[in-house]
Amino acid sequence: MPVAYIAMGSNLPSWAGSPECTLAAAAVRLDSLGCVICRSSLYSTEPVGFAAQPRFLNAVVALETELAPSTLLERLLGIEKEYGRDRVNSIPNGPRTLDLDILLWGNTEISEPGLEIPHPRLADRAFVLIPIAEIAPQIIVPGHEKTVSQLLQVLLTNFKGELDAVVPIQRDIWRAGASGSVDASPVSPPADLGVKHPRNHG
Ligand code: PH2
Ligand code: MG
Ligand code: MG
Repeated sequence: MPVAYIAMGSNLPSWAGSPECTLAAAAVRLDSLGCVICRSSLYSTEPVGFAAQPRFLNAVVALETELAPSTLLERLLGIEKEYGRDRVNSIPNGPRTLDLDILLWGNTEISEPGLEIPHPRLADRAFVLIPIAEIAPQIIVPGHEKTVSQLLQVLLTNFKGELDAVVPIQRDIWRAGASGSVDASPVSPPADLGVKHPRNHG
């Protein structure tokens, strides 16, 4: 079955709680699109592209899926919306409750309006390359003809970032889902998205 690599990001709370609660819940939700076979650590990252916003939490998951890339994209946009993503009143590169980007879909290359795979900025973003290199260093990135690990080496050679630009962090709620050792049953959005979810908020 094809494997897609999905970048996850959040720097605003959602009905599921803090960014780490949102990412943990959304990773479980992604299982409904196939099977999440691997997830990176969670990283605290400096905002790129628009500085005046909170730090992001970022991660990458590997999703085994039968969904075609365009269908997968549609479903990811739907999940972003479930977690309160507002694309109408938002600043480009600005704060968001949940961002789900397709980085890779097997070794397929696609360039269509609204859907570019590999992700066009994959090679420039440490907050994406560091987590994907953690789980899939040897994958060849179509179009670049380099492995993820080689792309990361190139980026780090030129990277002028601060030392704390991309920092792995430990969060039980994220690791619990990865090991399956704690109940990670899917969380559903409350009917009223304006109400904070009592069980998960905080
Ligand atoms: N996403 C962006 C813009 N800037 N910066 C960080 N650190 N993490 C992100 O996920 C991110 C960003 C647009 O998608
Ligand atoms: Mg996106
Ligand atoms: Mg993005």
